[in-house]
Amino acid sequence: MKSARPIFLALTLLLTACNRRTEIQYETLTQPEVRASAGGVLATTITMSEKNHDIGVGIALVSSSYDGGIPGPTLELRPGDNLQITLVNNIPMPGDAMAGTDPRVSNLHFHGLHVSPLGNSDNPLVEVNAGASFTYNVAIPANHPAGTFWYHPHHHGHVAWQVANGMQGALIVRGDVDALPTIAAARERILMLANIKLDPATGRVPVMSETGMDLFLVNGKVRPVFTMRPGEVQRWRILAGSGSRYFPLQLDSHELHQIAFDGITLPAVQSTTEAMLIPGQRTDVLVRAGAPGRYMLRKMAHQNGLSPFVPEHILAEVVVEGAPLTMALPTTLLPMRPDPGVAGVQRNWSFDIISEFPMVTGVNMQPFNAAVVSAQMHLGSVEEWTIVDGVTTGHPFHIHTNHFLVTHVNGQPLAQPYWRDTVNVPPAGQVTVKIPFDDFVGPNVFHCHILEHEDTGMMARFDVLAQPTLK
Ligand SMILES: [Cu+2]
Repeated sequence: MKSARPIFLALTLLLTACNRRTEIQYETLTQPEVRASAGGVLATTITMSEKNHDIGVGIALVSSSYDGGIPGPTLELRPGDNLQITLVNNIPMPGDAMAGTDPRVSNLHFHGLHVSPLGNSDNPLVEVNAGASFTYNVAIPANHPAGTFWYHPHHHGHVAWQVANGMQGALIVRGDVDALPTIAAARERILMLANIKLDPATGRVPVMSETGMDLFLVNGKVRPVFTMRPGEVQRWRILAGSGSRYFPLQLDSHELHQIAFDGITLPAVQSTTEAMLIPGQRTDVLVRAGAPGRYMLRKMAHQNGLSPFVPEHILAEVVVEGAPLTMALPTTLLPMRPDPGVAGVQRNWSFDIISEFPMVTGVNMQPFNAAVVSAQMHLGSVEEWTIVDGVTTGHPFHIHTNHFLVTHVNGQPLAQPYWRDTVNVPPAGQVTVKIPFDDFVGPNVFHCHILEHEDTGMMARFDVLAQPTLK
């Protein structure tokens, strides 16, 4: 009996040590580096290159990203600013690139910004080859809405692989809504949601991204942890920076008070227990912390039509602790952006899978061809488009440069139409939107924001022409 106690103690210590070793340590949420404009200009260089990333829970990821960050730096601008970015392409050739293809060719898209698509502005047809660089100069209009936008690669063919490497960054326009007292008082956090397919054998993202470990990251980490004080209101700018994942978001025991969608401030706070974000979308939410405790931010289980079922994932953990605060939520926000008026032209588009093996997709059964102009319209015109899912998996419809008013879903008029730059086309269904083609002429594109679909052809070109001169 005399010797049993030390043995028992040693066993207890050993078991405790083992438990400690197996207890997963999640990292603290960090914010991406902020680069803000000064004196009306934000001039910066962003280099795409490969790095070893520690994404938490002992997992290393070798991937190419923007200045070594997942996500890249947050770019902060004001209406009227000039954004000057020199993009340097140092992406190394991936070992699994298919013969005859170059997945390194890239460019930048400023998703949601109402800016010119021409020249060295938000031009989706720019090509920045490996070893080359390109300088963008994007003029933000003086009346640009304040909100949450993002930047990511947009060179047709390998966007999905580049974004799955971690090439995405937040782009914030500051202005009117930020000055509302209840919003100005709230601490801000960027939550960039990403989805990575990691090949455990190589630690890299396969070029054909259907394979690999399915990892969800928030600001580049698996399930990061952050804190709030009881009663504190925080503003989360949530961005769905994934290539194909839908995010039905819930925070345990908390409501999400939505104040903006796709960079457009809502007229009034919309409180919900579940906020759906589809690839490319953003929402700004206010969260008021409840009682002390640990609460999970979850991506709920989801299935989109005939797409594979995606189980629930915990994205992040919120620890509510410390001295309580008393903070208010706003009720009204900014006036609703007006209806663009009567549409002069009606068009129908279908998003189609033309072939599964090899994957070929298209719009109205035509794969993307930059030389083919699918529609022409005059500057200042308004059109009504109905986009149909031809394959029963659903698709996020995104158009560059101009936001649109969503008016009908599956043919049913909405009681309250809403503004978006990306909207879901429901599986086996359709969505109708009204688009004002304001302020900017030029060739431009719309596409499915499931990036594998965009890469394989589900994109089309339209040209906005200058108004004819009166004679
Ligand atoms: Cu699609």
